[in-house]
Amino acid sequence: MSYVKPKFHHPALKKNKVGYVKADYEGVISTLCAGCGHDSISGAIIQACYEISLEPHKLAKLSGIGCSSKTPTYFLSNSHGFNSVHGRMPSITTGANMANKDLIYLGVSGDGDTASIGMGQFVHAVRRNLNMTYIVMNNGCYGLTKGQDSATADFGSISKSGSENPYQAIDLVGLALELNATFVGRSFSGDKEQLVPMIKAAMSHPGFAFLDVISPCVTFNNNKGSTKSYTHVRAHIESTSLFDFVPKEEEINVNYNEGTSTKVELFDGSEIHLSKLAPNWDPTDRRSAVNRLQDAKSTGNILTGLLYIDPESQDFHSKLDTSDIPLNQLKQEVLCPGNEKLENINSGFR
Ligand SMILES: Cc1ncc(C[n+]2csc(CCOP(=O)(O)OP(=O)(O)O)c2C)c(N)n1
Ligand code: SF4
Repeated sequence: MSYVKPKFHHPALKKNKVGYVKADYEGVISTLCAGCGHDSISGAIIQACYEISLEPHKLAKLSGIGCSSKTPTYFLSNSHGFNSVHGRMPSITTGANMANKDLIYLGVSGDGDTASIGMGQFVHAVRRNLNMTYIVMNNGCYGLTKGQDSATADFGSISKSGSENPYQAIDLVGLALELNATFVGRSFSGDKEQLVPMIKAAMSHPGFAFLDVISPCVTFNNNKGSTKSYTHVRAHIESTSLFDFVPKEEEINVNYNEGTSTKVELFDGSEIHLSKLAPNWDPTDRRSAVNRLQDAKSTGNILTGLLYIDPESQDFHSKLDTSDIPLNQLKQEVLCPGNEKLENINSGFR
């Protein structure tokens, strides 16, 4: 069987502003289990990139190891890509990002890849406000290695083999808020209406944009008693807002109830429009986001939607004052300051 899709497109298919049809954002045919939540997230990434008219060569997709980390093969075949080592996606992204700030960086990881082996890497990418979108495809288990509980599995959740998880879960959204992440959201692979605009907004955010996406593993963690199954998530989902991302100069198509709508302007002139469903919550106030998250938890609900955004976000590059020109394009005259300047620098150390 060939995993490569045919290149032919019907000439009447709708093209976006840069002349591509949606199929131009696809990858090869997925080898994941039929019904895996990860495939729906790949579909949402394809849709989001098509809608924002992203030029595929301007995106770099990076991942670690796991079923989730395989997904970059299934979207954006014409983008740059690096499938790294288990848990090491953040440091690879940091290196690439520091060398070239002109690309958009999309990191894909799993709850195992991020919340266990990659935890040390994850927290430092957050605190540095690395300019990237970081998606965790969160199924509460290690899908690729046959379904062991991960660190995001909820206390008391029942595994497919019938055992009860005796450990408290790590809530990656709570952790990202604690670490001062500048964009934090949670969504569900089965809610494309919410997920697509969230991905678009995350990719426009100048800094670390974290998306924890609940993504059921149909093969190892979709049983009765699992808190990451389709049935459980659908029954316990609670949303902060109706959400719409409006790129600069485009029409708004969310209906707002008066008194509940909020608008957050991003640096590039695009806007996030929110129709709040949750009282006492302000998406630009970290403390209210933390409280809102705790309120949902106390009722056993899964809070989705944009939780927090810092509209004044300053990414890692602006803190380090790095080169505007990608390192591989710097000419020798710039890279080598010349003998006289080197002499001066060296004499300062004598
Ligand atoms: C250094 C190292 N340790 C352990 C493994 C084995 N391993 C492969 S994937 C994986 C976890 C995958 O879980 P997750 O990141 O949640 O992804 P999923 O498959 O559930 O999408 C583990 C432990 C590995 N590949 N490399
Ligand atoms: S094992 Fe689970 S996570 Fe992996 S592809 Fe299958 S359903 Fe998806």
